[in-house]
Amino acid sequence: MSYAEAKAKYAALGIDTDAAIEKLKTVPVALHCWQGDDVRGFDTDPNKPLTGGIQTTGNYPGRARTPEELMADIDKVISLVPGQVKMNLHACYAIFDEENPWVDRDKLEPKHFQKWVDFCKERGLGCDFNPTFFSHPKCDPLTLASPNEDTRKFWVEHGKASVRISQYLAEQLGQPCVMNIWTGDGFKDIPADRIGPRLRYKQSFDEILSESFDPEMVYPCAESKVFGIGVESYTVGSAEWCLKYADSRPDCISLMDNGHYHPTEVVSDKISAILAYDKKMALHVTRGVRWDSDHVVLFDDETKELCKEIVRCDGLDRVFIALDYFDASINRVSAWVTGFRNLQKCLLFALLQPNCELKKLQDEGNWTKLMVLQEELKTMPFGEVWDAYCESCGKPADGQWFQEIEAYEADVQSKRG
Ligand code: RNT
Ligand code: ZN
Repeated sequence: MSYAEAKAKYAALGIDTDAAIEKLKTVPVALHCWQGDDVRGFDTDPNKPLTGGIQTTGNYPGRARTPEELMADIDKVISLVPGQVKMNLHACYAIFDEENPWVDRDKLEPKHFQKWVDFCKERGLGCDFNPTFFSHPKCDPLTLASPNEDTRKFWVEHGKASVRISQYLAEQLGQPCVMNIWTGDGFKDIPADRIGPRLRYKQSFDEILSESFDPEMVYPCAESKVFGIGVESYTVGSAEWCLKYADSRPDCISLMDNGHYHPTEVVSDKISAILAYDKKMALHVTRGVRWDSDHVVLFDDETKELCKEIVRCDGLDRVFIALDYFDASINRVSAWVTGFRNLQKCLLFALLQPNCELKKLQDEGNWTKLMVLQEELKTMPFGEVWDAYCESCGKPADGQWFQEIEAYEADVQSKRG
């Protein structure tokens, strides 16, 4: 089937495929720098364990070991994905050199991210930011919730430094910076004091956000979690804590990571609940397999449903979408590309739904026809529209990019020690 034929089939349902393609090109999706090196970063010993209850598994060869290698890998990713990429950095990816030697996380400055700013500017990208509250000797193991005032202060200073860096990124790149606060603070076993850590957490967030920033340009978020590995019994920044915190201030938004809920809960159902109250929200899109395993994002039912909800809630410009997965068991660049392309596919699929018609059927109580139509939509000639989208972005269609990964692996990644 040709694109013209597919377009006509969609048009018969009242869907304009060209308009969907053009719309999708305007939606930024944040590309997480941490897929390239298994969340190690450059500011501490790269062989230290990953802490905070998150884990990467696998030891596929070719991990990026330096800023140059990571940037080269990101360039490869960008060359193979359609759509509007936004960078997403973690503070531990600060770049130190002779001119700007290593400083600890409480002393980070915008200049430690200048090379990233230049990287983004050269490519016309915006950039989101994340303070890094894990994999560091000052995690005791708590950070912002620590009862040790020196520890807590250190991490508050890191948070404030991150606000300043986020403001700089937004100013330099002319796009808002979503600054996400997530910590692994919690306990392996049953605590005796649940409220103490949560009150300290609140105080720490307030202290961090007392740093001045332009709320039109920097969007601080609170990301919740249900549990982590080694942190099974209690999480300080639980779903309720984060929702209430974001609600407590106009300048803080909720971030939902779809790996951070009980296994039968779905974030696709939570988006409309948040947007019934809030103008903005943020997402980390991942794939949890039995736990928050952070597998590569697929073109699967829940990711499609998530994207449909963003579209149906008219949220494409106020639900900030970021990827958050890390697979070290397969080619990391391929993992990056696969997940990014799949998210784009899900967004395009969502933009090709006859949402008004479906809503009307629901409101009329015609659940019979609603089911039939929703099922038939699954076998529409979506692949042709997807190929046309890739082409119109100047990026390879399916079947035309993996050989580039194989060549990159042979020429570049396999030569890394
Ligand atoms: C961990 C959270 C968090 C991290 C990144 C690296 O469970 O999802 O967002 O994955 O900050
Ligand atoms: Zn996350």
